[in-house]
Amino acid sequence: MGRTARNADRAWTWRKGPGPVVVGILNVTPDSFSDGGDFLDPEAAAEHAAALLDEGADILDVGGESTRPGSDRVSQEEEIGRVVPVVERILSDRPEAVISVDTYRSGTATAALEAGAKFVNDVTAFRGDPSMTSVIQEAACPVILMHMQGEPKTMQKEPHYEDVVREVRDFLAERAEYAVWAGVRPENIIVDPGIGFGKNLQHNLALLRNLDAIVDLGFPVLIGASRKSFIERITGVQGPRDRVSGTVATTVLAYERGATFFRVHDVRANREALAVAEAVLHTSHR
Ligand code: HH2
Repeated sequence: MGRTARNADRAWTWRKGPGPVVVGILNVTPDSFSDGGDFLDPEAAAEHAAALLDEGADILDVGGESTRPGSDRVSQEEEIGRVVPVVERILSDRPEAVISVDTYRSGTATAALEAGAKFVNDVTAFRGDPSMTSVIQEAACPVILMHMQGEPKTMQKEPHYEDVVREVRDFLAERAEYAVWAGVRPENIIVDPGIGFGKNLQHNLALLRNLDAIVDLGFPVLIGASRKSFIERITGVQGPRDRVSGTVATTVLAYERGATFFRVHDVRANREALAVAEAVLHTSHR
């Protein structure tokens, strides 16, 4: 069995069937880089959530703080106040929805899990809040551990690596080992090279090109390249909402290299591209 198929099978526990997992992005923030302010109101957020689910999202990733380069932190209280009403509202409309909370704060993760979220997406990979491991361990829920060099406020100033692929792989291996040591179940770990988080264009491309080095760690791999500015550097497309084609290229290439989770704004386009990629790569397609 190929690498992609093996990891796709592992993803089975969180969704209806094997195959790539599409994570729809729902930013409940005033300042996210591509959709800031669009879904601050729970009503508008719930409507967008329903649209993402109808387009084929397997999971909705709800975030209450932007991590775009240069962004400012918000308080945990503010973050909870943004995220929890939206999680509750989505689940009252669509009880079957699988929700992930994009936070590095244990208090926000706890509140979102209590409200019915099923995943935690921690962009600090347990470095942001020492209590996060016990929250994940107690909830026995899946967690996404992402690589980031520096912190959002300054991470794009001068990212530097000797060997970006080796350093990101070693970081994720160490974080996963720490997580297991702290009581997180290995089968609940998903790793993410953190496209655009303390990386220049060449770093992002090297990671996408050599994704097999990350896949070889043995955990499902998530890619979050959606609408990011490195796509503009290549294509010249300035408006984030217009970077769908560039995003789809990253999705298909990363899927072929063994990634199985795709965190995207444009669910329909990525879902369709993945269906075609899947049909080409796996003969099981009918
Ligand atoms: N990217 C963003 C936010 N969270 N989480 C993971 N695991 N991987 C990513 O690549 C990732 C992430 C940034 O994108 P977005 O949420 O659209 O923007 P903002 O941080 O401005 O809200």
